[in-house]
Amino acid sequence: MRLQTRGLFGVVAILAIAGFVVAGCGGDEDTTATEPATETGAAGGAGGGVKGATLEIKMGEFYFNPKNATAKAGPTTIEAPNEGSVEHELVVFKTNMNPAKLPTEANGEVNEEKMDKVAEGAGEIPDVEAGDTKSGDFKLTPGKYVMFCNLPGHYTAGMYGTLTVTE
Ligand SMILES: [Cu+2]
Repeated sequence: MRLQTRGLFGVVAILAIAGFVVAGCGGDEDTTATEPATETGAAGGAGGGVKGATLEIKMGEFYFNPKNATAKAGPTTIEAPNEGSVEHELVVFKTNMNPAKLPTEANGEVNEEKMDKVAEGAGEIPDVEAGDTKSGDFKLTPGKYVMFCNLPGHYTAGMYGTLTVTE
C-alpha cells in the first residue's frame, strides 16, 4: 500500500512538472515585446537612438498625396505607395525653390544638377512600380523641401509638391 501510494504520487508529480514546463513555454511565446518606456516628455528631447517617425506620401498620375506634406525634424522613414498604373519615384531636395519652377531640361525633366540644394538634404525613393510600396530613410532637418517625380514628363504633368519640416 505504501509503495503504491508513493508510485502514484511520483506520477502525479511528473505530470505536474511536465504541465508546468509546457505552460511556461506557451507563456513565453505570448509575451509581447517589451516596449522602451520612453515618451514621458521629461527632460526635453535628448532622444538619440529613438526610432524615427513614418511619413506616407502616396503617388499616382500625376500627383503626390499629400501634395504639401509636413513633418517633424528627425530620422524619418518615408513610405511611398504607388497607387497609379505606371512607375513613379519620389525625389526629395532640401531647397527654398518654388516646386512649380524648378530648372528643367529640354525633355521636361528636372535638372537635378541645377537644383539649389540647402546643405546635404537630398534623397530619393526610385523605381516604384505600379502597385508597389517602397520606403527610404531620411534625416529631416527644419526647413523647406521640394519633392518631385523625375520620370520623363511626370514633373511637367504636375507631379511635385513640398515638404515642410519643423522643429
Ligand atoms: Cu511619376
